[in-house]
Amino acid sequence: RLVVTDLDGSLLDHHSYDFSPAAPWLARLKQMGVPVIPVTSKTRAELIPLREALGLTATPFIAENGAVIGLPPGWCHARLDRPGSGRDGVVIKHPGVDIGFIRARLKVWRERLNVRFTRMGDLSVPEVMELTGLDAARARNARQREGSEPLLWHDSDMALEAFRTALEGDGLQLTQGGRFWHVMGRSADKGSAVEWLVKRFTALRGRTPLSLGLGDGPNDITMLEAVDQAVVIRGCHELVVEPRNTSLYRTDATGPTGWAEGVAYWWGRDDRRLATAEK
Ligand code: 2M8
Ligand code: MG
Ligand code: MG
Repeated sequence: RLVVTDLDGSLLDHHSYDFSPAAPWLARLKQMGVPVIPVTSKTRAELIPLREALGLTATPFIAENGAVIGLPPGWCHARLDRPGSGRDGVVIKHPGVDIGFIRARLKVWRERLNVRFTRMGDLSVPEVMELTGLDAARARNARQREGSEPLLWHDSDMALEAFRTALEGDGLQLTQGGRFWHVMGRSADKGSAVEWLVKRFTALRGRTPLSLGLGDGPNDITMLEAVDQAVVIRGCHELVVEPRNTSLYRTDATGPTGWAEGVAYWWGRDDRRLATAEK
């Protein structure tokens, strides 16, 4: 089995970024040997302290909405991966396109279409703090993008559709998080990154995992459609999801309380059997 999960508004509270209501389930899943994989808009730099705090340093991560995949040593493949260069041995994959290209195209479309938006890169650290509630260090880490650019849209819905079409012509796509729109490569969304990781799991362990996915935003839809069991965490968006499995659970609670509710809905009854099966 494996769990793939959004962070902001799902495992972490939308405002306080607290995860304590989910901590008992995180501990239980770790004990069962079930990997919990963060799948987030956040950057690799933001994930370093967060994975530590969540106790998820041994599991892979998907950052920047699928544009960055990190594989710890236990998930690397002897022939397919070059050994990680960092101290932690994590191998980094970039399935999307480079941030330099994204920023260059945003500049072009801003001028040609005459549309109004603010890139995260245009915001100062205090402005990011003000908008997101992150502290200075975290806000600085949020600005370190490798393969996706968050932006605030100040123009009409019609202009947004023209902008989306223009980006598509560049091989880019637009997706919506809790507060920002995110621009990234067409091949790099949460769902594609999750499918890639499931294949990797299968190649390494010799069996396909049963996957459980949790998310609260439009940028989570592709991920929720890629898993066997899906949980939509109650939040500010009404998500239309058609997961591969026929059943989808919508939580009553928001954020990490909803997260625990969703895991318990799918796996609450059989965790004792599970514990023996995974070991
Ligand atoms: C941005 O991501 C969230 C995800 O839902 C959003 O769009 O609101 C990203 O900039 C991320 O790096 C950052 O940590 C987060 C902070 O709320 O905002
Ligand atoms: Mg979210
Ligand atoms: Mg997110």
